[in-house]
Amino acid sequence: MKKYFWIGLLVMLSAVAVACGGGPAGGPGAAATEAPAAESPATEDSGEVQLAPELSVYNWADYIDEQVLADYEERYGVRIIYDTFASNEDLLTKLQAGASGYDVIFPSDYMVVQMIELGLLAEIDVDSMPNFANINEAFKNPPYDPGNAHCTPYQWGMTGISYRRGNPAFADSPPDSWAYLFDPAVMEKYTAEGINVLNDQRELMAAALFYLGYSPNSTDRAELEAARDLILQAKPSWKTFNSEDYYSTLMESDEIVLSHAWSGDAAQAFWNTYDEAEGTGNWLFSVPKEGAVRFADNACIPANSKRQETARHFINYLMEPEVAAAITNFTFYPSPNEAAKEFIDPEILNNPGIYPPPEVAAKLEWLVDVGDAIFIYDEMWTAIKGQ
Ligand code: SPD
Repeated sequence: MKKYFWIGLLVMLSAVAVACGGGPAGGPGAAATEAPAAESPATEDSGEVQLAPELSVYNWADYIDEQVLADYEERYGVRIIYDTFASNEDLLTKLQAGASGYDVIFPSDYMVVQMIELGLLAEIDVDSMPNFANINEAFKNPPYDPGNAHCTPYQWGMTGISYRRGNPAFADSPPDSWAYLFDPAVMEKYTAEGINVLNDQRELMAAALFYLGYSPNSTDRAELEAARDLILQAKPSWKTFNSEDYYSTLMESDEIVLSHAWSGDAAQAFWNTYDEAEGTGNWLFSVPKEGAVRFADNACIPANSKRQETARHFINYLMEPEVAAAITNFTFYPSPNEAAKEFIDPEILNNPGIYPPPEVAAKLEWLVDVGDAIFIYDEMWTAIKGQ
């Protein structure tokens, strides 16, 4: 049945293309010295590492197969305490507020830079992580974390627009432009049926900046104010700001008909509404012709983690081929793990809404750290959320 999703997305994407014209050294193989009184004995699989009895993992919502966590717990006798966050900024705020207790976190590319500069991340020593060899070379040594000194790549994806199949407003063509989020004349056809935007300041500002023809990483105050004003004039047409569970609570339940969306979340909504008789799901995904964000989320260890050896051991586990594949087969986000490919559902690997073809990838841009201009972004975001 999945081939129909593939074909649907291929047709849709073709239409878009036409329209577009220092923690301690050591790792999983090293002898650990942390929390000796509370550690479990070393096992064959864990090598010389003595693992802590618990590990606190803080991730994006619906971003791991729970069986992956259960398998780790069973194999190594480590209880995982799992919690989720909604945005990079929420994660940063939590860490800056002095949250202690998290051992593994998953910030995106540009946020890794901010966290390194703030001294919030431990070093991880990928040379001591055997499974780092499974990572595709294209994802190693990224500009946001030279030498992978602090993080390993976890999953990646793109940001676009997800829309309700069958809605008359999208019958003639898929939403192929950010105008579907920002132009009141375009939105009036479906505003009453509900529009959601990601509750994420860099992502929403990037969408507005793309639409205005500016860089999604602009540091120019005038351009950022124009993006803020565009967002403020569109805001009355939006029903919700939600980046945490919009696909399950808003899309799948038909509370809305269009959403600013991350690619894997849209694919989850597609499959969770899949109708065998119709041979399709209710939610499709489009990459706007003006350009869109490409992101990579990363497994990192907070500098104040008290269980850094166990955290490294867990991150190494996440890079096992079968484990990385299980995660992608659950989340529908692409994996940076080359060795995982043979275990990933071929229909996911060949799905252009998940692994973008070159003509779509060419439209994607990374968000980067904007330095002190982040204070202008914060100011714009306060105005956006406050009015
Ligand atoms: N439901 C999981 C969503 C993960 C998305 N991470 C995106 C970060 C983009 N800056």
